[in-house]
Amino acid sequence: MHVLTGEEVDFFQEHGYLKLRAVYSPSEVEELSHELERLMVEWAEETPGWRGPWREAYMTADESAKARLSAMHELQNYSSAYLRAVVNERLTGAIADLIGPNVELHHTTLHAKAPDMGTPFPMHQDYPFYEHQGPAYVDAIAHIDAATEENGCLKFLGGSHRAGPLEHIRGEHSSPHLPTERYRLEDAVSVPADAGDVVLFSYLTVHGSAPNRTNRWRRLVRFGYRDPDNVQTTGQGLGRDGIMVRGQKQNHERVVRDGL
Ligand SMILES: O=C(O)CCC(=O)C(=O)O
Repeated sequence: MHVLTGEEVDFFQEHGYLKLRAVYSPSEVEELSHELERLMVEWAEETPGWRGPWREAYMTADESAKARLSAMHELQNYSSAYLRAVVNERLTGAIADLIGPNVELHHTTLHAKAPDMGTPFPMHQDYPFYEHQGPAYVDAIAHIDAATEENGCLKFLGGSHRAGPLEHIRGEHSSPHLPTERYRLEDAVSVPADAGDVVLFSYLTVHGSAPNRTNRWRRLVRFGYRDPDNVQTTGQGLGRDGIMVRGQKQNHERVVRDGL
């Protein structure tokens, strides 16, 4: 049973991203939103956001000094509403249509851009943050608030995933990002979304987002899903088992050794 149409799968394969509308009902969004208010007070960290010279290309010095991001990981460990969100049948079915029948949750991460200057994100792939051996990795961004041009919606360079992993600027004082003059936010396709929508993208698709210049929070939660046979080599969550949200994770070594 497929969740995505053939056209949706083709769109994802060509462009590297896909929006799923109304994955969560209004009452589910209300619960997720309410829970997030609690998680942000009790568990999240407020920081200036990602570091690096790219900030000068995206913000004035005053804006950069003011910009704030509230973030935390593994929300499903702190709230059963988020545990239910990551196992949502339509969402995990869509992921299975893109990477195969076996789907493992790798991580979840909150990005809440603060009102009156919420930190932007430079153009980047998610790959350098959690490198794996193959392409079978999809990030799903659950929109807890509507995301617009004004509050910093996601923006993608369509088709960029097909180039494979790219060399990122990294350093002690710099989060991995792509050169700002070559990878421009202005050249990317905006994908505004309503609360309850989920935007899927390959961890190889180049993306970023502008500052939140409104007077309200812009809250998104990223769920990272992989084929359990896609072995991680470095980065966030390395060596940690995730819950299987579809299908099975096999112990190939033992299957071969014991002829199972
Ligand atoms: O929250 C955003 O605006 C950007 C999100 C992003 O770049 C990511 O999740 O990799």
